[in-house]
Amino acid sequence: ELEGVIFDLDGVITDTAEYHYRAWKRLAEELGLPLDREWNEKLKGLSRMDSLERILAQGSRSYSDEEKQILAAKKNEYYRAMIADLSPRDLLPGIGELLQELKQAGIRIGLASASKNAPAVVKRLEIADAFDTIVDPARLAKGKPDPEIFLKAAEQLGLPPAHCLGIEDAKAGIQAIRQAQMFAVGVGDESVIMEADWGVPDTLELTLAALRQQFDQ
Ligand code: B16
Ligand code: MG
Repeated sequence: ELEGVIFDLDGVITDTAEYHYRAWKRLAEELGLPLDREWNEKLKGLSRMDSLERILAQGSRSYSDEEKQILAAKKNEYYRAMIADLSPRDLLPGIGELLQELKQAGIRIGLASASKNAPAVVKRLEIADAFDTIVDPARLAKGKPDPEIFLKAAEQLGLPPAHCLGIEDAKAGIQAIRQAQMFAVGVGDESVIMEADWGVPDTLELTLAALRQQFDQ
């Protein structure tokens, strides 16, 4: 029986995945490095530093740790400026309703976002109270696709992973959920849906009834 739902943030609850892309794109352009939307799919769900490493690896020059820190901070500044005006209107379709449905049904709700900006984002979306737990990504040893973040979320909810499902928009995230032995729900890109246990192109299709039906199969 379904007892817990663990959400990814960027790309599932709100479209900040687009802002991450634009912020990285701006940084990449300044460095004369390539980055397009398709290649960006590989960055989704990865930590800030892991993303930067992948982008820099596209070029031939090497960067010191100090330079990397500066570049990562720069990207984060671009990103922070973009999320400054987020409001409840930026919730993806059906997500606010789903959170309410889950709460009413007594299903526990967790957040497993790799983003250090997640607390600021959920605050601006005015959904911070919806979560029974939020994993702190700064305290993890490994990022997605490692299952650690989803296992920690289940542990913090006090639930066995097998009684939880995870919702993700990134390949690395789907891999993390599956390795945590949870039911993986994919949303968005066809390539992500294909790797999930169940997938939908649009968040509007994420209702409690649909999740339960798929989970119980
Ligand atoms: P920050 P998620 C992830 O969030 C994003 O998908 C990824 O693009 C980003 O690099 C990562 O958070 C780190 O974010 O720089 O804000 O710490 O999809 O796991 O909610
Ligand atoms: Mg995501």
